[in-house]
Amino acid sequence: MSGEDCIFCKIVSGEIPAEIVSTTDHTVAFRDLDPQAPTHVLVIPKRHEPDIGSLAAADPDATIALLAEARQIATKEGNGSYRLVFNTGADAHQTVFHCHAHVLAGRELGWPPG
Ligand code: DGP
Repeated sequence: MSGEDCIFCKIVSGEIPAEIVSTTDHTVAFRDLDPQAPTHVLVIPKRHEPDIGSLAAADPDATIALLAEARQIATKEGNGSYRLVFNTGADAHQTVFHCHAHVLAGRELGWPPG
């Protein structure tokens, strides 16, 4: 899927509304439509890349910015414990093929994941 058809690119451009938590030079963070924890924020790069591995290969600065912003949000909203999830590939339940980190916090999180 190219940037043109991508729902998260449309959130970056403002074409589709979202509850924005933060924006930086490289990232946008917004609340997940279907929250799985009291804090469930998606942090995405503004640049369209399908997954975290592709982003890391193409743009290390944006990758570091994404991780740093995830930590900022988790620190601000959580109690120090949080989970960062990058579902990667259809079998891992990736449904939107624009790189995104799920920041989950605010409740005890079970392990192993399903
Ligand atoms: P994943 O399964 O890892 O690809 O997660 C995609 C997440 O994106 C899923 O938890 C729901 C969320 N999502 C999908 N479409 C939208 C949208 O239009 N707005 C918001 N805020 N979240 C969305």
